[in-house]
Amino acid sequence: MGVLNLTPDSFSDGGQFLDRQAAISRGLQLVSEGADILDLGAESTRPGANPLSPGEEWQRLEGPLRALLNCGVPISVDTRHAQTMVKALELGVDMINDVSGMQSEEAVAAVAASNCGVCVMHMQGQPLTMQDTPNYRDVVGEVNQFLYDRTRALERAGIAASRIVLDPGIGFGKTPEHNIQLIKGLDRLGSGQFPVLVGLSRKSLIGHLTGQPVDQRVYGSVVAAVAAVFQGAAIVRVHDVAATRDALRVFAALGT
Ligand code: HH2
Repeated sequence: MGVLNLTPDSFSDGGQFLDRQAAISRGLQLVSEGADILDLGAESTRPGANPLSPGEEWQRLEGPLRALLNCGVPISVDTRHAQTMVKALELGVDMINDVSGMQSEEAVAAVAASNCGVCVMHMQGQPLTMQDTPNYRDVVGEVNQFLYDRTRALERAGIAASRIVLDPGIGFGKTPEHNIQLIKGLDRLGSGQFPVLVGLSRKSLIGHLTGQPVDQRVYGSVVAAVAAVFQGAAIVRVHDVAATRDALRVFAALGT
């Protein structure tokens, strides 16, 4: 899954793809580099980020989204806002990626009224303060329980299990140690019944492990993506598609 951030303030590439044409070119580049899914997001949810209104989010999203709908790969929209989900689904997007875990009834209703896929991610707290005091007794057990409860709620709303993808939410209200435990315990998520999506690309965990600033985290991120696939991830959400694609091809041939 290639990341297309239509934001001024994303933690690694904020401002680079705000311009409509730059965004479209970047999306097409990610597809040509081998992305199987494009994930378009217009609201940064990095630690410390302030929430964006759905109206402003749609203003950033609509142009590039319309232009990339027929780019040849499924389109995912990364949003926490039900209003944005409804509008994106009206345009025919393939997947909704909700970092707030599909906890709003409106979001569940929007997805239930369509046939799209849905990624349910775990986050402790809200982006503005989530890294202040992450706290768990058993991070893998608690994240797993949250995801289990959400899948039951989605299924009760009529969303078939085959449409659901789970995500432990690396860096969303978690210390480096929590993130490491989650990657190592990936096979326990969803009891192996749902595909798992993982986003590690350029994140502070990579900085923590390598000592590198955000613009020097490609190597660490690529190995992290391979490690996540080794631990059972079905989808890796990445900014550096070409490098990750090469690594995963080699790993598929030699590593398993
Ligand atoms: N991480 C980010 C955003 N959306 N969605 C899922 N499902 N999983 C993730 O790990 C995830 C996500 C953060 O990365 P990015 O979009 O590059 O940064 P920002 O939130 O600053 O735009």
